[in-house]
Formats: sequence, structure tokens, C-alpha cells
Amino acid sequence: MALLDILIFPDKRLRTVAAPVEQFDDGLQQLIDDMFETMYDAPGIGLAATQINVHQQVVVMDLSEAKNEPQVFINPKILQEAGEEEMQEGCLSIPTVYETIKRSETVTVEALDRNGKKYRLDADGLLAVCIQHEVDHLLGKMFVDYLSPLKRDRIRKKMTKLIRDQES
Ligand code: K1U
Ligand code: ZN
Repeated sequence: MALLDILIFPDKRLRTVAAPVEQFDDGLQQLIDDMFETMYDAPGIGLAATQINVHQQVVVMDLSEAKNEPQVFINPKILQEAGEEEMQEGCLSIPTVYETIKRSETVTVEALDRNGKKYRLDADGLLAVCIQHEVDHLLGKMFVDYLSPLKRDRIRKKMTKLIRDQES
């Protein structure tokens, strides 16, 4: 397994729209395992392939305390959304920044598991928020896009400084 580099906002590669997965081969299994290792190490509760500069529709998640409930979403599609909810969100591509974002309260998602088997999931609470956040990543969208241009620009400057400080 391998730890992968996570792209940091405002990296333009985070704006790439991911392509559907068509082959459930060894390369995909390796990618999923590496994404879990990277997500647990960060630490985070979700990771989209876009964030590690792989532009395929792959998402990994684990919302459990014990980090023993891994979930894989391949080619996820949100079929239904209802209600509204505000929740504080973080993003591994925007480290140290947490903002309150308004999203749908419940979602029904259809996806394939790591073996290509189709499943449906009804989600609410943090799981529903995390699914919407990760599906946005696959579409090249980030949570800062829901903020005012002023707030987004402040975060962009903060991240640019963080990257510059890390490089020096
Ligand atoms: O996609 C990502 O950037 C991962 C992100 C997922 C997410 C978190 C909260 C609301 C919506 C989406 C994160 O995992 S940020 C880190 C985080 O939330 C966390 C880290 C350690 C323990 C518990 C949570
Ligand atoms: Zn994110």
C-alpha cells in the first residue's frame, strides 16, 4: 500500500470532472486500498480520487470511531435529495479550515462496490453530508464554492501561504 499526495486548494486539478470507472481490475483494487490508507493517515472520514489527482469516479469513506467500517462508492449517483441542513464541514484539500455549509438533509445514493456490484443507500446526518461533499469533488466542486467570494478568497490566500511556507 502507499500514501498518496493530497492536492491542496486552489490547485486547478481539483476542478477536473472525473470519468466513470469501467474496469474492476487489480489497478482499481490497489487505488482503493491506497486511498483508504491515505484517508486514515490524514486523518479524514472521506476521500475522493480527484483529491489524489486520479480523475475516476472513486470515493472511500469511514465514519466509524474505530475506523473499521470502510465504504466504497464507485460511479456514485445521487438519485433523491430532501430537506435542508447546516453542518460544519472540513476538507483534506483545505487543511485547518472548517465552515458551516447548507446541504440536503437526506440523500439516496446509488453506487457500485469495489467488485462492481450495484447498491443503494439512504443516508442522513453526517453520512448524507459526506456523500454530497465527495460527489461534489468528483464533479470538480469544493465546499468553498458555497461561500461568499470574499470568504473564498481569504481561504485561497491562507492555503497559498500554507503551501509556500511548506516549500521553504
Ligand atoms: O473529502 C474530504 O476532503 C474529506 C473530509 C470529509 C468531510 C468531513 C466533514 C464534513 C463533510 C465532509 C474530511 O474528512 S475532513 C476531516 C474530518 O472531518 C475529520 C478528521 C478526523 C476525525 C474526524 C473527522
Ligand atoms: Zn473535501
